[in-house]
Amino acid sequence: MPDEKKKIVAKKQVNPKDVTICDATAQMIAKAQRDGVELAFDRAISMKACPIGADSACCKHCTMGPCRLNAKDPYGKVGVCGADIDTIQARNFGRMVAAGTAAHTDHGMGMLDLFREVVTGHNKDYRIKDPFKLEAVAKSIGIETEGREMMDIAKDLYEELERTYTQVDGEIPFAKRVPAKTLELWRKHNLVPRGAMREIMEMMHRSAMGVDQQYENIVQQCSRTALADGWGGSMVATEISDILFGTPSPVAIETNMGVLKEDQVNIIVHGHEPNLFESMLESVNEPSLIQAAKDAGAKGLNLVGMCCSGLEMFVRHGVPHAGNFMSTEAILVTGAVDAFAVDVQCIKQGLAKVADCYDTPLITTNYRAKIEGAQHVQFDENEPKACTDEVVVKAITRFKNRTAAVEIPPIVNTGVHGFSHEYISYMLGGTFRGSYTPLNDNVINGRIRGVAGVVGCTNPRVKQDWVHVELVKELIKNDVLVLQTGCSQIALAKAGLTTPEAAHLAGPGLKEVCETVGMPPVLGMGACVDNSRILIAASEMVRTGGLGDSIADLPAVGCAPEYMSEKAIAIGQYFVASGVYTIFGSTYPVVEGTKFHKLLFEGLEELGFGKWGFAVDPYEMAKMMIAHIDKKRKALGIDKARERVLMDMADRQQLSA
Ligand code: NFS
Ligand code: SF4
Repeated sequence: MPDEKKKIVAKKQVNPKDVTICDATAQMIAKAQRDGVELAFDRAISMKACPIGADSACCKHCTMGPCRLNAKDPYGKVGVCGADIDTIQARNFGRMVAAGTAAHTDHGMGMLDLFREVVTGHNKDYRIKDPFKLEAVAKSIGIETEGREMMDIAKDLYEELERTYTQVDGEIPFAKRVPAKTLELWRKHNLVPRGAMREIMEMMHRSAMGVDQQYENIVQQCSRTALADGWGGSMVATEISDILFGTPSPVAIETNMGVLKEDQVNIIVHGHEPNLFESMLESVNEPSLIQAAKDAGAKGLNLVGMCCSGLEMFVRHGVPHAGNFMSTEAILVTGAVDAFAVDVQCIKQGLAKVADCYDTPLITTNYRAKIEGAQHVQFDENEPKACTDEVVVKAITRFKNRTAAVEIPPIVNTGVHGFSHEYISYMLGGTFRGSYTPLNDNVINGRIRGVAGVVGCTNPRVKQDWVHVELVKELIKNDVLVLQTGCSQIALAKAGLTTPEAAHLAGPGLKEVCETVGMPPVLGMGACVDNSRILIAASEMVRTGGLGDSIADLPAVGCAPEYMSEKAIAIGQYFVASGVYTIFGSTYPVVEGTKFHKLLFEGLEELGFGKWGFAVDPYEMAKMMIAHIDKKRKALGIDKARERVLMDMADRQQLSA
């Protein structure tokens, strides 16, 4: 029970079962209420969302305002400068895209900085773990690899990829991976990113007071900026992390709060950059530190992940994962967390107060992201263990002096995760002829109706995990293969859908494919930056043939049903610009009936791109996604094949009955 002085009792308290379907999180919300500790769930009900802001109908880009327009009569008013609703919404949207893109590209740049240090020999703590991936990535952007030393290829790759950020003119390197027809469309609309820094800068400039005031033109830069994320910063983050830390392949892994151990020193790492976590893994395996933990009376050191860096370790090394974004405060309520180390992104400031209530050291490790009330131990890649060893020592000290009563929800789920796009090709095509042909064949013959990426955050404005889980169940039931990243993947892992046995929840076609290959109907691919893996998988499907000439032709859809972050908006926009119909849930920052809304939700598709969609209800989302998949199947002329295959299957079932 926390110290009286530390408590921050919520004004209004939620009913745990109303706000989450995660039983462990619900149990901890109830405990927090007994302990007198407020969580984001409670704050979300007393802090109502501002309705004008939710519609993105306000502007504070200069001090003649802030100006508020009326969403009920969107064209009835303009701002002091004369900006109309379309300009205001498009500018706000553009700045969300810029912020999201900046987050992913800064993360990717961090990985590239480390890669440079390793390649130049300045850093000996990390090394190239996957030389095959290095070669494949180098080849994919035209770097000569035949008969060359690995380090020479790596140097060239570094130099090429640096252009993703710093180039002022031309096309970013990974544009070479985009299917020809998609790239042609981008070129026609002047959307191929030059360099991420330039695009983000231009987006910020154009959305400032008195600059770009034509919503279509603003959306053009939104797309170009977002593409610098998906095919730029995020893709660099994924590829370099694979090269340095290993490319994921499927492992059976444990998730949920039950991965904490009462008799061990529990250390959680939460954030986004895998370098901290990789070093933490070394620290917890250090014999002297293990001994110190034992001397303190613990059975050992227990390292656990949360959110996206947790997912990177989950899919690369099988490190257990304790939960997604809306469980980060709740897990501290267990009293069992001996250190909570964070780096960047999605780290609620509210963690500081909750950690303080349970005497858990909250440790920030990245100079970019300090938190008032937290301890800071700077992480330096050139001396990584200095920081991570210190975190372990702090955790051991806290374990020794544990005063908080420990209550760990006894729930552990096991799923199979780590489906990189390379592995999908290998899994379906076999070791010697790894290819996407079997996937395409199964889509063409209709066993797999289409592919859906279900990704993104959890958000206290909707019941945690519920929309993710219901939506995915609906999709697989209808033979849609689901690819997952980010917090969404943890929602499904907790619901038990990432196991091969979950195939029995799939429709007959998908079930047959899953059972033949031994794969789950829901494939966890990694963190949010790993949405780039979905882009590459989509490009491979186009290249393999039989499903059209561009990403927009594929029977594929995307969805972030419980999103909250600006990063999600950037991801949504790069999927749309790449040709994918992308549906968001919870809320969408636009006034319906405006020209800006019409452009995002209809106009972009007419130009040959994907388009945005919005729904709150998971069944409605599934319906929209399946209808789109069927529309694409029809356009490809493969709608009949599916009818045949299902009829065959029904016949076969009848025969065996
Ligand atoms: Ni993605 Fe990862 Fe989670 Fe959302 Fe946050 S952790 S980068 S933004 S909340 S999925
Ligand atoms: Fe108001 Fe225009 Fe200034 Fe925005 S830029 S705050 S709409 S005056």
